[in-house]
Amino acid sequence: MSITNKIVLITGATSGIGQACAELYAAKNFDLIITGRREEKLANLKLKLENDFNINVTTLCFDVSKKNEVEKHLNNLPIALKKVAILINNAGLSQGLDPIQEGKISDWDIMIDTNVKGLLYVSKIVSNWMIAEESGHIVNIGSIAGKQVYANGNVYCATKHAVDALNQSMRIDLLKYGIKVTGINPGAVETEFSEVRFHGDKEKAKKVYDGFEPLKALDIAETIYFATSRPFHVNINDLIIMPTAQASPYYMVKN
Ligand code: NDP
Ligand code: 8X3
Repeated sequence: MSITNKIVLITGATSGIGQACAELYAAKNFDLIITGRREEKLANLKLKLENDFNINVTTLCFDVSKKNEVEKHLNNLPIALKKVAILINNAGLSQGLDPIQEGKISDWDIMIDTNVKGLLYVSKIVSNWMIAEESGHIVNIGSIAGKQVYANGNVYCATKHAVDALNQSMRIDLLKYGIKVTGINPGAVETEFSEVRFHGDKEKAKKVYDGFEPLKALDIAETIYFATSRPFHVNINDLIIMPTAQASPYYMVKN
């Protein structure tokens, strides 16, 4: 495999925002490293994108919340693939929507381990690759839940507030190496997010998006592409993007 294009590493590319990013950056002629836990989805996406575009796609099947898996898969990449221009820290999820006193500790552990610790495990390794190159751009997918909290959002909101804090601190720590850091904070985007939040209850998930036009994953991918295609002297620090029908996590006008 010859690496001819700039490389984008996208965590959680098997659906939703991550998949839309993979499709968009492939169309823009970037080589890709795509990750997720669902191997077949990764393989199908690789096949499609390599067929449709003149690019190389590397798939890495691992759970971001498992430190040893993250280290094994990333450290074992050939040196040429470690020249990552853009890291999109997208893998994440919500589990449950319960008041704090009824929350399931297993749900809390999964959200904290994935959204916070997983993002950290990946960022530690990839930021060192970028430091070696003295260039790079890290995009952290936060949420409006990282800017405001809402009823029953407790632990998910806390993890996204942590992403917001890490986004700010990473920007400070990595500035002297010429590495840009951007936070992208979406409101309601129709993906597998709500199905995962409600533990596979498709009916309940669908109702979240009834009566208004939610964002599409492509809307977020296009925004990320915009942020990462500015000239070197311009950095988009932080963006909040909502559907027009949504003014805050808890104020939405529905039909
Ligand atoms: P999806 O459920 O459609 O996609 C989530 C992606 O993350 C999947 O590719 C999934 O892959 C991956 N993922 C989840 N857990 C892990 C894990 N432990 N290890 C590796 N990969 C994992 O949801 P979205 O596209 O909506 O979510 C993407 C990001 O956007 C998340 O961080 C989410 O919090 C954030 N977000 C979403 C919003 C929305 O309304 N949809 C709004 C604001 C932020 P796999 O299952 O194959 O492992
Ligand atoms: C996902 C959007 O409003 O459900 O982060 O928290 S929300």
